[in-house]
Amino acid sequence: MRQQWFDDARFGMFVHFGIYGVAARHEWVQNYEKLTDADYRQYFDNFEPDRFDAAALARRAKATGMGYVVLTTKHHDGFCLFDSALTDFTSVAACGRDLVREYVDALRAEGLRVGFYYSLLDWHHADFTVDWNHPRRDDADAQALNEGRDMARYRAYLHGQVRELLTTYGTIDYLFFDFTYPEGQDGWSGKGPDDWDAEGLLALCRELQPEMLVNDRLGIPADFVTPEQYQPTAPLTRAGERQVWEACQTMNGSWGYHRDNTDQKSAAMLVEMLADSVSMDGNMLLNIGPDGRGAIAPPDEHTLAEIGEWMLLHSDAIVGAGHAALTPPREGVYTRRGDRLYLHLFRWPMGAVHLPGLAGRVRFVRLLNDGSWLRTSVIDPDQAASNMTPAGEAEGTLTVHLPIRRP
Ligand code: FUL
Repeated sequence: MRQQWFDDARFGMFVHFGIYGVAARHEWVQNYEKLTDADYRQYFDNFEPDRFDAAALARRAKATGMGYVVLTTKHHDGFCLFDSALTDFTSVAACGRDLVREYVDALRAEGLRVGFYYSLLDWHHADFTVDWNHPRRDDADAQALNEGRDMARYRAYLHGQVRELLTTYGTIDYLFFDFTYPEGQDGWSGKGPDDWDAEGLLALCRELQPEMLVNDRLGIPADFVTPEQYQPTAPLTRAGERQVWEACQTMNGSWGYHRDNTDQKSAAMLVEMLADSVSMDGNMLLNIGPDGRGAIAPPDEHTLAEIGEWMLLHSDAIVGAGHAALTPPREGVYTRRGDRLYLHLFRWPMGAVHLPGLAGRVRFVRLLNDGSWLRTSVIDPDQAASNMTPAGEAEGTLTVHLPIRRP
């Protein structure tokens, strides 16, 4: 199976980096604030990512227990982190560095899988038509701006850049296209699969990188779907088959660096989301937005380190694990790897946890963090029939006795 490595890894790092890191107020700043190209250009002219250290980034991902990383090679603003023969709106022109090259080399040195994010939208490109989702949508002459803009030329650029990305950097394991938005608003049309020649683009990916996984945001089905900022509540299926999925999640509500955002998720919350994803047979792609100098922001660094400490002891319940097809107790979720069942408790019950249906099916119960044995008991069926049975302790239930305090 092409996606075996992806199923096994379960946990990856998303990196949103670009000149919007200098603006430091969300990766959509150009759009949200309707900045002109000239206004936005100052972030390009002053892009100095002296602290972008791909090797440190790769080490951090590895130490967090992640198996792959996905970098924005180009976001909606059109700025490219790679050397492109098709534009000079690149990191090479801005600061003399092919950041994608540094990134790919660093990941390989750590044995991590290499993922690219590539935006289908391009607010910088002169042929990308202005629509309701464009920074210039409210310009007085917005509709007129489209005279002379030619999406066929943009399409050629898009295909050309994807070809560059897939032929310059060796084997690429994963590609996240972003995104398709066919619905119009206020009389504007949006952009659909035909605007990208989605079928042709997917065929190009298959030709150049046959093993690479491609996401669904071209607007046509491909290898995996990408729920954004939400957790599916059951394993996903499509046409009766398992649908591979990956939830992408921010650390703090913004993908690109946002200096004044205080909405940081805790490591505990993110670990729960990760366990929850794996329990539903999905992956989690956790984002960081390096700052204007390219450094991992201190709160993100701190959270990653905490998650890494947890993964050091608990990765057996995540990496290579998946859905258990058993009803978990109300305090948490199950994951399963081979004949091992892992119970992730999100609330620590007083004294014991009751596991319906598991009586007689479990050989040994232990805490994963220190390997220590836990005492179990099974309710006597006669007692189960009486009204003395505590709630939840029905026949067939395995009771696991826990230390009073969460270890
Ligand atoms: C969205 C983008 O518009 C966001 O900026 C971010 O890249 C997210 C992962 O996908 O569609």
